[in-house]
Amino acid sequence: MIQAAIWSDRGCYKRSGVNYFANRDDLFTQVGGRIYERLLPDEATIARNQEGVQAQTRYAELMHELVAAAATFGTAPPAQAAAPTLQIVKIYYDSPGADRRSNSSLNAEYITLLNTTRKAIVLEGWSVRDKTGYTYEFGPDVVLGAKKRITVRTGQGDDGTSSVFWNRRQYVWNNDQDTAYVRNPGGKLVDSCSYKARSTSAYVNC
Ligand SMILES: [Ca+2]
Ligand SMILES: [Ca+2]
Repeated sequence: MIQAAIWSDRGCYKRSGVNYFANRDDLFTQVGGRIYERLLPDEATIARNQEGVQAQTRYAELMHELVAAAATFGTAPPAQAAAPTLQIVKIYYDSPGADRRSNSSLNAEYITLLNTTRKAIVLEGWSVRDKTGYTYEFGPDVVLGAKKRITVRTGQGDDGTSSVFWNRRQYVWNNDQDTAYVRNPGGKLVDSCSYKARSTSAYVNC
C-alpha cells in the first residue's frame, strides 16, 4: 500500500496502482482506512490498558492503605530505658596517697548517688554493694531531695544530708576493678556501675 502511494508520487501510479484503486481519491481513502486501522488498538490492547487503569487504581488504594498503616507506627513511643531513680554517678575508688586505712583515707574513698526523680526519696532500706558483697544499707531518716546527690564514704563519721558513712575500717572499692550495685528496699537492682582502673584516674564517672 505504502509502496503504491510512493510510486504514485513518483508518477508510477498508473502502472503499479491501477489494479488496486479506482482512482487517486480511492487510493488515499483506502490507505487512510488501513492507517486508521493500525492506529486503533486491538481488543487485547484495549483490555490491557483497562487492566492498567484498574492496576493504577488498585496501586493508589494500596498506597493509601500503606500510608494509613505507616501512620499508626508513630502512636507508640519508642522503647527507651528510663534513668534509674537512684543512679550511681561517681566512684572514687583510689583515695589520694598511700592506702594506709586511716579514717581520712577511708573517707576519701566514696560512691556518689543521684536522685534522678522530681520527688524526694526516703532512702531507708536502699543499699549499695560491691562485687565481693560488702553492703551498706541506708538507715532511717535519710531523705534525698529531688535531683540531689548523696555520698557514701567508706570510713567513720556522722551522717548528714549530703554524706553518710559506711563505718568501715577497710576499703570497699578495689583500686584495680570492681562493680557497684544499688538496690531498692524490695531488693530490686536499680543501677550498677563496673569499672577498670586507668593509670590516669583514681575515680570513675558512671
Ligand atoms: Ca590511694
Ligand atoms: Ca570491693
